[in-house]
Amino acid sequence: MPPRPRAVLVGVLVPGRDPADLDASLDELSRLCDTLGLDEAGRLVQRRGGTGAATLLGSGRLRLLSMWTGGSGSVRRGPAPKGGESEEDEPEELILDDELLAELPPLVPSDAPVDPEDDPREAAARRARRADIVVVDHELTPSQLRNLRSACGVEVLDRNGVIIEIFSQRARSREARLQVELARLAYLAPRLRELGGPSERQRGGIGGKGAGETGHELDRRRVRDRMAEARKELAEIESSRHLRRERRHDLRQVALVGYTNAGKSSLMRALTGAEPYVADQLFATLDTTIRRLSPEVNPPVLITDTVGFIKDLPHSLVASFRSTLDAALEAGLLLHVVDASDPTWRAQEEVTRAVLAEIHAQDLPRVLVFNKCDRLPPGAEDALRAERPDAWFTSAHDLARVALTHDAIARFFAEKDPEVELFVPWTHAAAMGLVHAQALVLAEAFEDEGARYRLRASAPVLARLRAAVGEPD
Ligand SMILES: Nc1nc2c(ncn2[C@@H]2O[C@H](COP(=O)(O)OP(=O)(O)OP(=O)(O)O)[C@@H](O)[C@H]2O)c(=O)[nH]1
Ligand SMILES: [Mg+2]
Repeated sequence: MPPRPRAVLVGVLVPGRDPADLDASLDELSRLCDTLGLDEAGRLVQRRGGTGAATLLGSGRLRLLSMWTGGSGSVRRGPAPKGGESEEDEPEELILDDELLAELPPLVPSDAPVDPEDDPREAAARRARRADIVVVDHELTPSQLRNLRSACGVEVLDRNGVIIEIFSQRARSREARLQVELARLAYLAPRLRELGGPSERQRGGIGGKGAGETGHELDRRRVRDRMAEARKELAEIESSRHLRRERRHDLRQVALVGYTNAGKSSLMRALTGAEPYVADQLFATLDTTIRRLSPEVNPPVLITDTVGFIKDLPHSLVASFRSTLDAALEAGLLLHVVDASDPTWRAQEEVTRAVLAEIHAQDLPRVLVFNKCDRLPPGAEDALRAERPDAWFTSAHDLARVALTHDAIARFFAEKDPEVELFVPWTHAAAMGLVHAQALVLAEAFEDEGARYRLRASAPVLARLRAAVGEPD
């Protein structure tokens, strides 16, 4: 296997932001890079007044960055940029990366490159450290993107770009691919002009598996046309899906939603016996799968696995994934899965909540499900239970807990059924098994002639039970 490209991660600490928060964000970006097939070469963090400067970073930091990538360190001036941004308007201060500084070659002016022959060992070390790509943990404007590329001499991706690349590499179904293509075109359209020039390696995406043509060969009109075409195709797929759904109308549906890597697919597998793709990777799942809850209950309950959410999910992706998430909108119950063992679960819960609001799913019945409880240190689960008394606690890796979750789901739907009384004569004792298997038994009393039940059951189940005890409908 060829070595994986190496990425240097760049973050800016703006006033009021907690350094630990930026750190966590860069950790997540590093995992996103890993999903995309990039290794982290190092991080560069700078404290700045904002993220609006023409090159994002100050000139000194930019030169430092370009040493990692072999670029010139300065922006090649093309046509004068509009808006007259100044690169030097922020005092700069380097933080958090002392280690990086210690590792880097001495800072030299970009017009006086270090002669690698000076010290072969250092030159070799420097080559080993070189980064092939710059990944920025912020949304870059098209001109910032161009300026950074010009200074670094390598491809530059921002957070949204990384996420969209992952989606376009991994989406499998026709529908998901179309949705990703739409998001990708929406992302690229304003950047087409800026992406021209010598550094054309991004075309087709890293690994060359992009979901569509990109780059300067596509003019705006063709992009627009292609987007219209993709939207039309999607609308067709959606309408055929609606037809299929009509038939499913009376089925009970549960959607597993939540932050990426929370364990949704693992729970899906445990609850249904299906084999969805599970991986310790961000965005392992990009397509929706639907399976029956197993062991089966009556009427059957369907479980839907969905794409995970992430903070700062690009807007175009939220929009284009709305139809994938439609499944969630139709569910009678949303199980909001969080990774109980992740210290940042509260922030992740909030992100999921916000995305659900954005797709207008905030009013659906929802239960918070703490997954991965097997990984909690002693006492932590009790603390969580005290904090969130309404939540469910489970572990996809623990059969007994999965069984409890299965029963809780069945009970959730059964509790919506009407409460009725049913008398089962001893002459029809076989129906008792059916009662317990298919209805929610609230009370059971044995009398001389038979057993009297108070139970909840859906209309079709009740009809079957009445037939089994010889009652007329
Ligand atoms: N210890 C433990 N690990 C779990 C549990 N559930 C899931 N995992 C692991 O967590 C990782 C992510 O699991 P997935 O089921 O792929 O997570 P997901 O929510 O579907 O993730 P995306 O598809 O990326 O949104 C995998 O390595 C799982 O093996 C659990 O209950 N306990
Ligand atoms: Mg998944």
